[in-house]
Amino acid sequence: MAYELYYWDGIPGRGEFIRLALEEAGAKYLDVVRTSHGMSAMMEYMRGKHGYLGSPFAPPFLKDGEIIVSHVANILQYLGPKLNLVPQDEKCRIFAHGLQLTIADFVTEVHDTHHPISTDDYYEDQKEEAKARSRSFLKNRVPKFMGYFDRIIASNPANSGHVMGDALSYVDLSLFQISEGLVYAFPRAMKTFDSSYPLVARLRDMVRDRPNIDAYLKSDRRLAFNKSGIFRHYPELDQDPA
Ligand SMILES: N[C@@H](CCC(=O)N[C@@H](CS)C(=O)NCC(=O)O)C(=O)O
Repeated sequence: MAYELYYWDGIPGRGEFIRLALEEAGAKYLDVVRTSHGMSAMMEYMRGKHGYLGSPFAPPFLKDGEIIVSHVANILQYLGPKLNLVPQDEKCRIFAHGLQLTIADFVTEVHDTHHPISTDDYYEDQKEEAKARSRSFLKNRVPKFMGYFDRIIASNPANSGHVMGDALSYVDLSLFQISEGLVYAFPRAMKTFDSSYPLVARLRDMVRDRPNIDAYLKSDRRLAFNKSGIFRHYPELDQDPA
């Protein structure tokens, strides 16, 4: 049976971390909201029409038969072993989950660069705060998170260029997505991305060249970054590298 992915249409957003895993593995899935009546089907879950265990707070969520899984990191932890995108070893799986939760924290900080005060208000109504938040994000938070992931890749005992062991994992796929998103949102500041975080950059290129990912990126299933997503390009929030 095909997996069902539920996520807002029109933006890559957090749904993209799940799509990349499903696409890399060649798994059968339905991007439900991109089908007719998909939006109302998703809202039914969020309004609790499918019972206690079928009531996620927010998308993305995944349906696998009777099981509903919400939150990106939780979904990837669930899919990882099934799609062969995480090592079998328990210690490694727990570590991968921790890395993915770190990525979730980072994604929230990316979102807060353009919505630092309130998710419910327009960007234009929090523009000055967004500028201050972005300055600090680019100066302090990107180096802290990306430097961390560069060190993790460097310290992988398998010395494979991957985050875990000698094979691709779902964490690698998510690092690809945030690397691409940062360059889209902050092209000026990220001019030095490859020299500052060479191992993350090399991993990004390795992921981009994988046959299933390459085919996916060229397909109409891949949604472009845009001004409604998590990674948004507002020139006034960008700056030259420190
Ligand atoms: N921690 C969740 C965050 C989910 C989330 O914030 N989803 C957004 C879309 S990307 C949403 O629709 N949020 C609704 C809300 O916060 O009211 C995850 O990692 O999946």
